[in-house]
Amino acid sequence: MSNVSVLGLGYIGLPTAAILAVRGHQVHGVDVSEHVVQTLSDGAIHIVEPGLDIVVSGAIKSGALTVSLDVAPADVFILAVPTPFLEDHKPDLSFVRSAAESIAPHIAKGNLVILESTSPVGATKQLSQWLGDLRPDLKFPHEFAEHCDVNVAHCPERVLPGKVLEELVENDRVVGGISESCTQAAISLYKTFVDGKCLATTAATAEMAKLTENAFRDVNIAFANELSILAEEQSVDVWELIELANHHPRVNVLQPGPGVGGHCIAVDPWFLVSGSPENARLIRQARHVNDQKPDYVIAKVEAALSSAPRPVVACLGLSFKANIDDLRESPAVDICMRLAKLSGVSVKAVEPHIEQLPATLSDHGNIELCDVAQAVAEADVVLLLVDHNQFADVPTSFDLSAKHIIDTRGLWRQRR
Ligand code: SAJ
Repeated sequence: MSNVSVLGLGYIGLPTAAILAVRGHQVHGVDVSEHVVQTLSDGAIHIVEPGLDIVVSGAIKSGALTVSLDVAPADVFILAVPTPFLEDHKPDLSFVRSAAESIAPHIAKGNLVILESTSPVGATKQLSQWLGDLRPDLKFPHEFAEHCDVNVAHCPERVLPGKVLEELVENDRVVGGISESCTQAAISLYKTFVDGKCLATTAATAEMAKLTENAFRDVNIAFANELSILAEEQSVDVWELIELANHHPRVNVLQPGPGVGGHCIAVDPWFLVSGSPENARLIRQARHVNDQKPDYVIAKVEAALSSAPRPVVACLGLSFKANIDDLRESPAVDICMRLAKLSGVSVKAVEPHIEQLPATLSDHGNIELCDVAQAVAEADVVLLLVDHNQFADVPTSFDLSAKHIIDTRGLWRQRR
């Protein structure tokens, strides 16, 4: 068992730190946010993820997990920091760079550095180069391969928000070192808490494997989103259509929705596109199809709006998918914001997983966060954006007969 330092205590870093602590490692978690560090020190958590609060509070109480704003020496450093994209869709590695700068003074011979953040091809080698520049007294694998002092590897996270604790342990992991010994060192660590297989490869292949998984899903969701528009033009119920098509043994169409959100599927395909702008044609087009789905939803709402001087739209759900609190890149947030800009429209937003609106929405005076009963009662148009469990019974619990209903997720299909 090792001393492990996890940098970035977000949706991936925090559960990873907690599981490592439960499996017997001494873990130190580091985050740049005082709020995050304070919340965790108090034994609470700052995100919604089923079961995570219990695991984290247990690990903090037992002392197996400590948290602070400062990096300390460790045997293993795991970087789980954000890798967003810039305005031009090129990857932004500035958080990885900052994490490298913060660990560099504490790195010692024999250490292992793992990049878990989803990264463009070449990022792990770049990390090794940055560390090498910052610590010329140590040998890093991009230059010294098997003769390095510090192992550097990529092991992309692959867990599904909402099922993180389960998938962290059960999923297979792709582990790619800058050298073979780096790969093996990283695999030794993952084997202490992963029940799935640890699959050895190179750093570049591991980077590209993660991007491939998310781009595959994005392309397939784009297919479903495009299909939903074609089906509606033919007055065909797209959910019935997909259900029937999926009876074919080799067909598995995904589900349409109001667009694709989250920090992964709506972002990662761009890392492939920016690596080869001329050749990544289908992957780029899928991104555009999914990004344009909110336009279609807004046009449907506009068509449904009554001639009342101040029509009200109830937007049910703000998170990027069901039963989580994560609003990042959420098409629902985008749609609410754009509806609020329509002349005379007021928006009643319902999101059971948050207590206050994010600034992007609260800045609009005509968006109010309220409960489902109030939103539905006041609405002319009821727009379902997220299929949270809490919304399943809305058609049976409330009188929607005088409302215009737009269900972007097919949640209420059976009840109509
Ligand atoms: N969505 C649809 N239709 C579907 C499935 C999803 O519209 O049939 C939408 C969701 O509503 C959401 C978005 O796509 O807005 C993404 O949701 P998701 O559940 O497909 O994926 P994420 O972003 O929560 O997690 C993905 C996962 N990747 C794959 O399934 C290939 C997860 O395993 C990764 O670890 C995660 O990205 C990540 O961190 O990269």
